[in-house]
Amino acid sequence: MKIPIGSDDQSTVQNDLAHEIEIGLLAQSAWISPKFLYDPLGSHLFTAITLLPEYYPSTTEKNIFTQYRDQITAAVGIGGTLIDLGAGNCQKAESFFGTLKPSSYLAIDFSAEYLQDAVTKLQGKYPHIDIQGIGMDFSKEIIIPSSINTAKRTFFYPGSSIGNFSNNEAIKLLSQVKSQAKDGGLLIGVDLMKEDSVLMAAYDDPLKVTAAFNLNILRSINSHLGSNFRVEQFRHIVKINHAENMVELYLQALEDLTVSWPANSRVFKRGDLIHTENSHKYTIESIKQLLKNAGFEKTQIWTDPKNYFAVIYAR
Ligand code: AVJ
Repeated sequence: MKIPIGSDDQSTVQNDLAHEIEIGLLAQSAWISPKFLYDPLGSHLFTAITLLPEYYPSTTEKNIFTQYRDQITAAVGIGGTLIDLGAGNCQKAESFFGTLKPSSYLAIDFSAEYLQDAVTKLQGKYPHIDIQGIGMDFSKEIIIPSSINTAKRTFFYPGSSIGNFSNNEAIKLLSQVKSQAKDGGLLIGVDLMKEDSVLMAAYDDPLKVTAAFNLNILRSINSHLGSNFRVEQFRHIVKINHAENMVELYLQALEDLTVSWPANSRVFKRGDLIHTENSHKYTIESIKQLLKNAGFEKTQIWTDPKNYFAVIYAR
């Protein structure tokens, strides 16, 4: 089974993406959307990040899932459809198949190619669950295929991926989730505020896996846009923005250079930055407020002993 990519035809999707990339590259302060981090190699590099001892979000979230699996299952309830936003290798959702017993599982990811393998393997392992994968940029609009007709829809959004969005964007996205969830709800993982040293180690790890992940966005852009970025001409930069409570990732030009693509070009001076990612950190109060603004009135919350991370079931 080949997984479908969005609802438009492939060339329209590619044109829209190229246009979006150009807007960012031509802006006075250049930026690239973090979704472009997840080309096939980038998705693998992200999986490697989740295995780093310094990258506490993955291990902490996993520990919360393991410790509170029964309570989380009781809150969410059994059966229905599990809808995974940014499913990647689908491992986190799979860890809930045994207890949540979904009748169907819909895996959505920006990277259709990476998702394909995971979904094919999963269907072989769980023949009794109706498993579908779909390549979609859900940051624009969440489109649930009409074949999903269960009233109980549990949206699964782990890993603090919501942190890539500004609060306004996050409210827009989560409002869509709220209206699409019907009788179900949202199981979300969010990263909490903590000391700088822990954040710096997690986003600038000594093995330089995060640096490789960030730099690889330039190759991903080259393949989408036909541009000629050279990875060697940039370095990985991490900043902590205390006013906005977020970690910011940038690529900094190591020399004066010009990047060209069929429609245009952009000059970068040595030291110039390209903004590639924001990773918002929350407090229990700020995430509750954000969820409330998106229409989620009720929350049940599980955290770890250090309060590094929170798992929330919202309805
Ligand atoms: C997948 C967006 C949650 O912000 O921690 C990891 C991505 N970037 N290391 C995060 C990421 C650098 C990650 N999210």
